Amino acid sequence: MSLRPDTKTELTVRRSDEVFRRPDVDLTTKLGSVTFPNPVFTASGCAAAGQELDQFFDISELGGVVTKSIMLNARSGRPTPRMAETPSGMLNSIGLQGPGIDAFLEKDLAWLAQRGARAVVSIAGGSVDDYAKLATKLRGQKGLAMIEVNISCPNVEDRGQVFACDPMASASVIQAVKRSAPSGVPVFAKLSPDVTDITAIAEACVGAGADGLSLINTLLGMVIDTDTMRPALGGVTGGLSGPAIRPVAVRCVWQVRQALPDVPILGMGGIRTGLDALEFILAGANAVSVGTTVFGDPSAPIRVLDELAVALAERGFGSVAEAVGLAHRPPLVHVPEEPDPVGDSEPEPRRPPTFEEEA
Ligand code: RRO
Repeated sequence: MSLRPDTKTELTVRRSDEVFRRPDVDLTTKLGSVTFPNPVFTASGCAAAGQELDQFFDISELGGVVTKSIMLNARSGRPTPRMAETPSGMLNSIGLQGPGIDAFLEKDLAWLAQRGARAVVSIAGGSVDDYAKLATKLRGQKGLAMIEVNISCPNVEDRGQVFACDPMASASVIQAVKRSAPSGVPVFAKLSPDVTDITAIAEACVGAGADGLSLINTLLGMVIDTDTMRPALGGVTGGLSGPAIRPVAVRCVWQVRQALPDVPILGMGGIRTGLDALEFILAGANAVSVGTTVFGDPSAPIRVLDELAVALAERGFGSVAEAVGLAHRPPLVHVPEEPDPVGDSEPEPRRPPTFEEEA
């Protein structure tokens, strides 16, 4: 089987007739009070509640399945078209389409529990009270491993509803969810990159009781169709995802890890390979979500997990935990070399130090 962690562009397919043995690396990761078996999750909105992906691989093998954000009531979403391709990414304007929390619990969460998957339920509301009611509904639910509080959906009627653009509004939602949520279930706040200072929002959420942070939601974008000469999306604007946003997401993870070194982070934004996942982990993510790439490669999450394990082993890591935030270590001090007085010795080949040499 070809697992090519050194090739960023090549996609590999996990064939069912091949047995891939992951290297012996401890992949467990802790998000708040819960230890997950590995750090690769689906991303909210890209895999519904996991049923479709389960045709391609066993979704209970993932660290967790993050479900499409659910609201109190059924919702049909924004007008079509709801998707537009862009170079290196896509725009969506779904608008929180979904069956409502009761149908979700009965059908989707029950299926995930029966399948043995660890469900991370994403909740979204139009008011603080909606979020509190959603959190209350999650009490006593089997299969629930974590709650992701989506306060950053870009496809809402007005920006005032994007709670994650304002520290006080973010804190009010998180405080209400924490009061109502089942105890022992970590509550993560999902933040928007479309703010001046994401660390201020992160700090407000953590101050209000968030057990961790999901970074990042899509960026607000727009495409104009040059044939119709109108916006390509029915909803006019949409959320940009895919590889185009990866550097923005890595920057957000880095900044938040720097400001809040002890707060767990679930990182996402354009991850397609194990090396992409490793980049997030080195920036400070304790786990990652794989999203947009599943539309073209439905087995991507499990492939990313395999590739990540190989990438960690190749770099000498015994566990994921050792790699979390490692890119924050101080830069090496450059010691200028003494000039060779005789001038006849072979110059030493220059290469960056390995992880073991630095340790
Ligand atoms: O449903 C959506 O349109 C949507 C959501 Br809830 C979200 O959080 N992010 C996004 O890009 N789209």
